[in-house]
Formats: sequence, C-alpha cells, structure tokens
Amino acid sequence: MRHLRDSNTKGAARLEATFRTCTQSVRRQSLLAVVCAVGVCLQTASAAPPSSTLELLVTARQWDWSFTYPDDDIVSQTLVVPVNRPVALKMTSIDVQHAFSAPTLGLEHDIIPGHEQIARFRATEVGTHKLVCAKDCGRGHAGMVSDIKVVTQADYDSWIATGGNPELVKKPMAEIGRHYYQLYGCSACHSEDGTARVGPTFKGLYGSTAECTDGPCEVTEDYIRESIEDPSARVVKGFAPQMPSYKARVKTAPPNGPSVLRPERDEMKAIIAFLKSLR
Ligand code: HEC
Ligand SMILES: [Cu+2]
Repeated sequence: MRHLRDSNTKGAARLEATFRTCTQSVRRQSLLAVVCAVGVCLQTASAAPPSSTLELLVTARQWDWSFTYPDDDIVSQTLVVPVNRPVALKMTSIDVQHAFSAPTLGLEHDIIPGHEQIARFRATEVGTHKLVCAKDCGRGHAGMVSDIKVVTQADYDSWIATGGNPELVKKPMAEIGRHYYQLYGCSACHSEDGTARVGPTFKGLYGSTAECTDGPCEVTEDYIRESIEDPSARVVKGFAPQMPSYKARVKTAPPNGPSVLRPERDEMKAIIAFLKSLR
C-alpha cells in the first residue's frame, strides 16, 4: 500500500503502472492475480473476462443425461461442479428434442437435435439440485432425471482425480463394463436377461454364432469391438441397423498394443468383460 500514501505524480504513475501490470497478469495467469489481489487487482480481476470458465458437454438422449468433462477425459451421469466457478454447458441431443430444467438453479433450456445450446451459470452455495427433462420425449421421459451437485473445490478435485467415479475403481471388470453399458445407453436397446429389445439380448451372446445378413457372425472380442465402433459393418438378421457408432465415445486402447488407459478406463475392454459374464 506504499504507493497509495504517495500523493505526488510519480506515485500516481507508479500506481497506474502497477494497475496495468496486474491487469496483464490477471489475463495471463490467475495465480498472479492472487499475488496482486492485495492491492488494486481485486477490482480488475472481477472486471476481467472469466478466464477459468469450466466448459462441459451435456448429452441428452432417450432417456438419460450424460456429462462430459473434456479436459479430464470423464463421462458422468451426475453433473458435479465446483462452487463459485463459472460453468458453461454445451448441450446437444442425439435423438429427439429434450429440455434441460433445473429450476432451483434457474436453468431452463430447450435442446434441439442438430443445434448446440449453451447455458451459463455459477452456483454460489454447496448443495444438490434436481435436473429433469421438461419436454415430453417418449416412453421413458419421466425417468430422465439426474442430480447437479455443487461441491467445494477440494471435493471437486478429488472427484476428478478418481476419474469421476471413486466407487468404480474398486469393482471387478465385468461390473465396470455394466456401468458403461448403462452410461452409454446400450441398455435402452439391449438386455442382459434374454429379452430382445430394439437390438439382440446380450445374454449368452459371447461365444455364440449370430446370423448376420451376410452369413454367420462368430461373436468374438473382435466382433464385439467392431459392432460397437462400426455397427453397420455386419448386421444381425431380423434387426434394423439402428445402432449408432460409438467409435468417438467408448474409450479404448489399441487391441494388441500396451494399454495406455487405466484398466477401469479402458471402456471397450470392460464392456467386453461384461458381455462375457452374461452366460
Ligand atoms: C438405438 C439402439 C441401440 C443402442 C443404443 C445400442 N445398440 Fe447395439 N445393436 C442394436 C441393434 C438394432 C443391433 C442389431 C443390428 C446390427 O447388428 O446392427 C445391435 C447389435 C449389437 C451387437 C451385435 C449383436 C449380435 O447379436 O451379434 C453388439 C455386440 C452390440 N449391439 C453392442 C452394443 C453396445 C455395447 C452398445 C452401447 C455402447 C449398444 N450396442 C448400443 C441397437 C442398439
Ligand atoms: Cu427428454
């Protein structure tokens, strides 16, 4: 505060210089903003654009929500955000029109397929908010609910460090695979109990020979991988080719190379283990 007591022009010039340096460093690095926050920078920091906005992707789908944390390579079914941090949600639908509605956070946004909708908010208190779909989107519409959890920065950091799912890491591979089967909405079209839905059941699938339109399909690991990444390559008889490709979504290590992903993050491997377990 030395320069504030200094009333001559030299002091004023120094104050201005400090001000400018701080503004620059605020823009460049938030760490420096903390250092100079004691002086004038506090004001300039709040005037500066919110450089640390957390950008997340929201995927709406019949009939659930998933949230992608691009910087942290995480896909979650619960939206977890740190308190007091500006958040930008880029929202898309992969099928029909939905509506993102979290009244206690003041958020209400239509999500139209083919359009990206951006919602911005900053929660100022720790707590849990209900998220529902406010657009009648078909049979499972009422179940299209999730939670938005506002947590402290420390809780957020440990949630991120455990890949968004501290419980998952401890589970056997097949259970981890079931998690992804639900997370990616495979369960909307496939079953684990023998019931045929939009697609064939997974029960007893592994090791069997399916009848594909171009001849018999032996259900091996490679075939499952292909079915997930390029579903139209071989189509099972009696079913419409309605399955979307998951190539860009289901994370996987190269089939024969060393795994660069932690075991619980090699989602493809986990899904295959899950299918194998459904004898
Ligand atoms: C929108 C519905 C739909 C979703 C979602 C879906 N599938 Fe499918 N799937 C199908 C249909 C229909 C077929 C059969 C036609 C074909 O082979 O493309 C199929 C076929 C398959 C097959 C081959 C089955 C066989 O009998 O040979 C596998 C394996 C498979 N899906 C895995 C998955 C996995 C894993 C997911 C999630 C990551 C998933 N599917 C999500 C509709 C879906
Ligand atoms: Cu909906």
